[in-house]
Amino acid sequence: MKTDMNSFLEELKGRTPGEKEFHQAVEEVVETVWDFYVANPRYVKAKILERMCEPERVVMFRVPWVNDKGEVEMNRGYRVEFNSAIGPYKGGLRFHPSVTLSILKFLGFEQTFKNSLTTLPMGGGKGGSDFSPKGKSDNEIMSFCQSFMTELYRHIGPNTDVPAGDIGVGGREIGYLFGQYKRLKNEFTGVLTGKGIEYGGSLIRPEATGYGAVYFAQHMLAEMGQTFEGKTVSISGFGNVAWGAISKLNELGAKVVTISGPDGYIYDPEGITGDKVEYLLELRATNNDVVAPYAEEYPEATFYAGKRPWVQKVDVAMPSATQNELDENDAKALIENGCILVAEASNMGCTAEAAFLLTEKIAFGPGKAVNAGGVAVSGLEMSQNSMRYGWTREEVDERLKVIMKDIHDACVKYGREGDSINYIKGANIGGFVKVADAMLAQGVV
Ligand code: 2IT
Repeated sequence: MKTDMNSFLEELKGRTPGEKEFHQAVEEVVETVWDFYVANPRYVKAKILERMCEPERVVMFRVPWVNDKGEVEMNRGYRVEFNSAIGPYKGGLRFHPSVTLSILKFLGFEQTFKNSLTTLPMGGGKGGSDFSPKGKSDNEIMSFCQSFMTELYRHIGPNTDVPAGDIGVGGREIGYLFGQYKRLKNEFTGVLTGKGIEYGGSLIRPEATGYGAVYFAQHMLAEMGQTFEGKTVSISGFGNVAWGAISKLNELGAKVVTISGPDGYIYDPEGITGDKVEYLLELRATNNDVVAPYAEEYPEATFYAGKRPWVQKVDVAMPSATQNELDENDAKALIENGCILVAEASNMGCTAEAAFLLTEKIAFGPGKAVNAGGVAVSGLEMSQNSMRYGWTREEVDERLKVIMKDIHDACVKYGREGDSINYIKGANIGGFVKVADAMLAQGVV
């Protein structure tokens, strides 16, 4: 059987040369789902896994725009519409110079499983551009967003494909994208999520990924008879996800001692609390993508240039920046320092080797389960838009808590191995089943 799995993966790699992030994401799923897959011949006969690994559609397009100096600039736009078996394509847009087709295929593939885990009716998709928002003026961001949407609008819609934010795409960008869509279509619909509260956004959406990740980690800790009270936590990144997670961790009595950016990391032994949490939003709003100024603002903190935070001694680590930001050596350092839990708030935050080692030695929660709270509240935003009604903070937060518990239950159901829980396996099989059964029901499409 293992030979079959290897030839499956070899064939896939041959068909998608050079797409290394996509291969990594597929490999992690196939390796944990394979035994379950072959034990259900109806899936194999219908080539469900082969079909799941091929996006239903990929759109790539030119995005020309004019900068503040009057020069013409050119970027590439993408939308990977991966799987619509259980609902409209749903997933974020990433604006970052590292964006390639491989990155967006890995994210769209993961999104399909993640969205299935949320229990809400959302298919999987992802999009974005190699555009770098760093150092750009507000006017340049708007010009770019308008040009991007001028092509994208014909491929999306509230019942077809509903994008949202990701790295480099926050409330401001969603606003410009929504404005251009509305103008082109002459329609006010819930075509994007992460919208401002004044024009159809949901309360808690900005906090949702971070809050959800902490709720999920709370369930993981509870399995070990532990809570966040008194725990020390290291976090990477300093964007929306890190901000949401830090706010919730402070509420639960944990102490967050690190954040990071492309320039290095901050260690704050006194904890990132009070106005320091809101300072993260100010740092982000400068559009410079650096964390070093934190140590000037708060002298008790130290800035380590060009380094990652995983060398610091903590009880829990939550990567919250980008893919492959925690490798095998980082994992070893965390384990040696007594860390008991790593929960990925970023997508594929750990390398395959790190994820494997952490699962074996301590508790490891993969991104597609841990960070699903963001897209879950996007799903709740879609529901509210359909009803033309908005829920209170408490109502949304309550639903988010229930969803994160349901995801944890699914991981336990499919991932229990003796005394421990293999959350990678649990999340992958848990996400797979609903999509696979929907695909079977819908025939060869
Ligand atoms: O990775 C993710 O789940 C997101 N960037 C959020 C996607 C969404 O549609 O809210």
